[in-house]
Amino acid sequence: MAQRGREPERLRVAMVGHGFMGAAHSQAWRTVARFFPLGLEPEMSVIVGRDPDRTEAAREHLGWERASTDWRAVVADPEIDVVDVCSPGASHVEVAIAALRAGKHVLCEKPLANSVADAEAMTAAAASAAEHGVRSMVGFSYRRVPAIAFARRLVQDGRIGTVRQVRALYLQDWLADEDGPMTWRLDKEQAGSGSLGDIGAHAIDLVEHITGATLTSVSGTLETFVRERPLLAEGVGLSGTASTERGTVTVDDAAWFLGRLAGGAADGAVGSFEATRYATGRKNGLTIELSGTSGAIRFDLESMNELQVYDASAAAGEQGFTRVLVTEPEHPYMAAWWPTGHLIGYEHTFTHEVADLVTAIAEGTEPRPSFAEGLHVQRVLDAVERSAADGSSWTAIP
Ligand code: SOE
Repeated sequence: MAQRGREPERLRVAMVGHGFMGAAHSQAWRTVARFFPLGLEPEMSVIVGRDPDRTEAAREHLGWERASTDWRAVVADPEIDVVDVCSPGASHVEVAIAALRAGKHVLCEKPLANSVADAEAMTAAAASAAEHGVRSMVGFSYRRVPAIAFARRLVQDGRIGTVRQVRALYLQDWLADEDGPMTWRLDKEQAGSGSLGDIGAHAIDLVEHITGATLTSVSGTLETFVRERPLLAEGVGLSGTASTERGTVTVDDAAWFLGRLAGGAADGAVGSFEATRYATGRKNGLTIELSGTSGAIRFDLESMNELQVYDASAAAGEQGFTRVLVTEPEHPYMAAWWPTGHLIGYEHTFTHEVADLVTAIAEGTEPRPSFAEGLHVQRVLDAVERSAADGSSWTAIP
């Protein structure tokens, strides 16, 4: 638990959006200062949404001080220090840039934007704001899974040698029911892309983060299996009432691509990536396997407190993947939580994310992933889309 001495200065947070991600971020803001020693004390000042009744209900439920339907007024409010953007992708560019220009630190959900052009504008705004000490960060929360942070440490320390092959799968099945309703996530205007950007972006970011390598070219295929789905009579998301009208799905249901990597611990490696919402029986299965010249690691989000580690230098008769339970105080983030062997879960990744952001703000350092890193992921997504449109030719990432 955080050691508490003199009362730290307040850091007043405004959060835009109150869906699934808004709830996850609220939980993080609520708990972070109770477990992590921070130089600043976050305050859950304002929650922002479009509908006044729903926003007020979210305020009460999630524990924010006040509710607003006017994001422009909130980001201009001198009482606000941080803007946390949890709304659908289409809104990221306008809200984040306005907030940065108003001198607010920004945490923006992934993927950074719906297009490369928007991500470039956001990255330029973040760079200008950084000159005045304003911090910005993209919400690739899985970087903060302790087993992932530990995997990065092992790989960067050369423990598995040079990575030759990467296998990254992000498998969900919430579209496997072909009568499941439309949501904003299936609308290109709002979400930018489908499985590719929503969950494939995590796989891209994690592979690059763990290995320190960069994807330089990709060859991909996208598929939309079901092109029309029932509209919800009211509301968005999966909780409204179904209507008989149908809406058009304008994003990919599933994405596959091969990628070439350069630099870091995976120089010259080739990776295969798959992101789908049609993997029947897979609820939130993110697996990453790295095969190196002297070992291998395997991570599975459905067993997120574990890392499988293979040491090829072990005696022939003793070789095999070792299951490391990543709950020791020596492991990243774990000293803040429970005694050895007591597990943590999905929500903790968001707590770690805001802990790292608040620490960077307090210490005047640049938090990561930066908007520039978010822009790079956006360029990979765009290259996969262009490659798929061209019939899977290899496409360079600018
Ligand atoms: C979508 O299904 C989703 O909620 C992503 O948007 C999140 O980033 C991921 O954590 C879980 O899946």
